[in-house]
Amino acid sequence: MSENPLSRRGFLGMLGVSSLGALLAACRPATSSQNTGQFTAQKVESASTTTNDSGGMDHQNQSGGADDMDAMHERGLKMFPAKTEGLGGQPLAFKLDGDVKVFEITCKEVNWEVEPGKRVKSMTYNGTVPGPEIRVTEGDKVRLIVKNDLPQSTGVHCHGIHTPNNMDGVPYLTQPPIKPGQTFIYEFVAKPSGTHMYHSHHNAAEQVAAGLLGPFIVEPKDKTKSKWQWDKEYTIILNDGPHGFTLNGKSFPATSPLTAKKGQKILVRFVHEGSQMHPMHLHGMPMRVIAHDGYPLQYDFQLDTLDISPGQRKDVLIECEEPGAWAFHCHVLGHAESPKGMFGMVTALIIEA
Ligand SMILES: [Cu+2]
Repeated sequence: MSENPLSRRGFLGMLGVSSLGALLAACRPATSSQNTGQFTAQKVESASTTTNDSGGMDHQNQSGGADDMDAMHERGLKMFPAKTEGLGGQPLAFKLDGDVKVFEITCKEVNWEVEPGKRVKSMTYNGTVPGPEIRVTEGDKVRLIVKNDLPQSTGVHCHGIHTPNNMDGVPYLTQPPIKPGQTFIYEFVAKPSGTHMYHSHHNAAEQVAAGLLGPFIVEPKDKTKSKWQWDKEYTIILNDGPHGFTLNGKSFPATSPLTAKKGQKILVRFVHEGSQMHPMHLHGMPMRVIAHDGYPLQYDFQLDTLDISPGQRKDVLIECEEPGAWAFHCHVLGHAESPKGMFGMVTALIIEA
């Protein structure tokens, strides 16, 4: 997420608790923590008669049964937000050349840590997944210098930006491929405003899935003219390649929580860089959809489960009124939970009282 990362200690300290388990217990209504053992056993027994996306494990045959399964689930939640090396989507600094904002990107291979101990050989922009965030204002002159240190050729498409045709980044259609060791310079005026992205458009099924993607945010010239205002914002990039099911290049419990104080409004910019459907579901309160593919909606609308398809961006506003730790996850359940606990496209919205 584009917010500064929270360390686990800082995150829990902010909440005034020593563990996420304590926080969750504090947020939970008293009745729900008083389930009887009998109730728990019944729930697990009924679950054991079904199979699931994650291998159809038969829980009845597991030694220890419900307690073992619960322990695995609890362990995952207590690790959240788990520390991993590397954080993608951080702001990319630019240099000014006259009135041109100059951004430099190097395509290179990195062993990216998706969750504690799980490293995946990745193709990256500047060594992170997602690549760094490019953020400019509508009308800015942009120069994007792309150096290719990968063993494959590539090309960079700024998806959603209205570039001149020869800056569109499609090898053999609008430019030669950027071969290993070569550099290509893109120049264009940033328009229109909105949530966009940049990614590979060469061998893209492999390269984008492996990490050649990043957020490209174009702010409006005059923000005060916008119908909507917010206190803070996050960008969440969905992907489903060799890293597994990820939010901003990380899998639960290594995903970053979203945080807000009661009464704040947050903007979440969803960016879909994967190949599958990921209906993102927020517990406890609605999301108001205010823009689609960067274009402001004339008629905004509310929902709690957001349809977003590959290539799309959707901006949602959340009014954070109800304190607690609210689950925020993909509702294709096989992308979010297995018999061993939650994984993949899961995070939480933490609202401080
Ligand atoms: Cu999903």
